[in-house]
Amino acid sequence: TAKLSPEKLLCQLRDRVNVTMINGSDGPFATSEWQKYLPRKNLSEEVGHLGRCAVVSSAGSLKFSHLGPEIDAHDAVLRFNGAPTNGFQQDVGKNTTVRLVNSQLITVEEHKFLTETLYNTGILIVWDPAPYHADIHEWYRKPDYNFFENYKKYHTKHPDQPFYILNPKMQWELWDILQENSLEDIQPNPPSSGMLGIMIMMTLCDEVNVYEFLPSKRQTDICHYYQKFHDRACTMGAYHPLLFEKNLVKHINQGMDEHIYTHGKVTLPGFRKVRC
Ligand code: NCC
Repeated sequence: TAKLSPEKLLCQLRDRVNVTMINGSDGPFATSEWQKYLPRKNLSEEVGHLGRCAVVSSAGSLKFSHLGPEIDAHDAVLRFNGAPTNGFQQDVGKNTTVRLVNSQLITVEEHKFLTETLYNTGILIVWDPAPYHADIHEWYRKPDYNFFENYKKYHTKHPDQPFYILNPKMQWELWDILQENSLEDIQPNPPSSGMLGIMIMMTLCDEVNVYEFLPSKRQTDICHYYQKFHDRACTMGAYHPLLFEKNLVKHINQGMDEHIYTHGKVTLPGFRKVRC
């Protein structure tokens, strides 16, 4: 369904999607109060030069995959939201370098973001669904979830753990490319954490292996590898334009189709390696 060649699409992603984190000079964050909370180092300085990276979706199809050792053999591993490693190491590995969480997770009490120890490992990045191409002031006044208070509380409890806020403009830069490359109209909601995490790692790493974002032969209606809950929408999408994201990722895959089937694995180049 994609309209551009894989090479051209990679160039569009590299040149039009600005993957940046909020810093202390960004509009409403340029206050002395925010300087106390926002990380001093930018994210790429914090992680250093990364070679091979893994992005681990939370899909139920990771269960019984035995992919843990392969995932842990990467220089860095990105996970999502409340996806655990304890008790699931055989299938998903034990290393967590970056954890990307949505603003709902850190705001809504039942997720226990402030107390669950699972969040205390690795670099945290939070993102919030901003209005379509809203400017940063407009978004700051009206975030989808008002996560700022819990962000500050968490940072106060864990001052040494780097905790970034994803600049919300990138989600719509990415969405525009998804829409341009789809034959149908896609839902006007931001891409999933999965797709955003893939873009973050393509910015930081030379090569990115993504696990069970495109489902393998283990595809299942079980939503997450760590829960018993069944819902096809987890894999196919409802709120997020997940199917369109997956088509795009399939289109730029540089690995073998067979590895999708056996490992749920796609291999993407880091943007540093993309020549346009
Ligand atoms: O489920 P979620 O996503 O945390 O999953 C992380 C990413 O993994 C990919 N995925 C997941 C399950 C599956 N069967 N197939 C997949 O491909 C997706 O790319 C997904 O983004 C989110 O994107 O932030 C999301 O978060 C949850 C929920 O908010 C968090 O888990 C916190 O509890 C959303 N679910 C609900 O709101 C009920 C989900 O829609 C999107």
